[in-house]
Parts: sequence; structure tokens; C-alpha cells
Amino acid sequence: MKILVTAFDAFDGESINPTEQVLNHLPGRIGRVEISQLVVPTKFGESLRRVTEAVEEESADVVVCLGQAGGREHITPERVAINVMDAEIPDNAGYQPVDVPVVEGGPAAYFSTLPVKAMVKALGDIPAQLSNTAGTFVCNQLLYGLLHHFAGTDVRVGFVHVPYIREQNKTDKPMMELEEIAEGIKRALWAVQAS
Ligand code: PCA
Repeated sequence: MKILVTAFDAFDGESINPTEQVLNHLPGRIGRVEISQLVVPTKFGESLRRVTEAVEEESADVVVCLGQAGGREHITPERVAINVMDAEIPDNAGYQPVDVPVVEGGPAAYFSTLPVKAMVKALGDIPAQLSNTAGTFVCNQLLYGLLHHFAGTDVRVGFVHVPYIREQNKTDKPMMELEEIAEGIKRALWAVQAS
């Protein structure tokens, strides 16, 4: 089995995206599963194209995308993606869609094809919670677009949002230590490969 794990670059005036740093803490293998990584720009369209291409080039069986969800207190596997792009801020290309579908004529929503509840459980003592919304920004677009593209294939697709980390100095916002997030993602990947 091959799992591709993706992260986003920094956006919204930040200099850090914790997901990019999490990748540096992930091993190359988990059990018998090969783990590959990719960082994509926080841009509508390009992020989806790049991840789709990488899954196909590497013949990955599973893709787990990571994104920052500033303000959340938990590591949150996403249950669902919806067919809308409704951005409160521009993406890293300056594009700010409002009420635009990810896929014209596509279904309203797709459920993640990863075992999201097992992933939450696998985190054990690390703060984790199932999320029922991936938002309406670039992360939701990536999850929706991948689920749409790989619908009806054996490729399984999921998304995990993570909180801010200490280095981002958000004194008034919840945060987690980078190492704890990385350990949480490792545990979630174990749950994926066991499923
Ligand atoms: N989080 C954003 C996009 C990139 C990221 O890390 C989101 O939740 O849509």
C-alpha cells in the first residue's frame, strides 16, 4: 500500500503552515506502507491539479491531505466535502471565489472514503475530534475535487485539519505543539493502513 500525504504552504499573511512542518516529522514507511509527501500552494485549482497528478503518477492507494484550521483545538479528520468555493480571503493567487461550485453540476457533497472515526479513536490521548465541515476555502475544494475525481475507483481520499502551532504566536488562539500534531497524524495513518 502507498499513502500520499499532502500539506499546504502558508497563506493569509502567515509565514508558517503547520502542515508543511508536520511532513518533516513523518517517517518514509509505516509498517509495510510507503509514505510519500507533497506540499502544494494554497491556490484553488492548482492545488487540486497537483495532488491529482501526484496520486496518479505514484499510483497511490490513499491520499491524506493536511490543512491548517486556525482556531480549532483538536486534530480533526473531515467527514465531508461540499460543492462550493466561498472564500472570505483571497487564495495565494489572489483568487477569491464566492458561491462558485468546485465542479459544475457535481453532487452537493461527498463523504471521505477514509475510516474517519477509527482515525479519531487512534489518536488516543492526543486531542482529536471528527469534523463535519472542511469549510468553503481551498481545503474543502481539494477534498471535494479529489473525491469527485477518484469516485468509483479504489483510491481512497481524506483530509485532516490541524490547529495552529506555538511558533505562530497566536496568543489568543488555541494551539498544539508541532510534535504532538505529527504524532497524531502518524497514529491516524496507522489507522488508515489497518483499515
Ligand atoms: N488551510 C486552508 C487552506 C490551506 C490550509 O492549510 C483551508 O482550511 O481551507
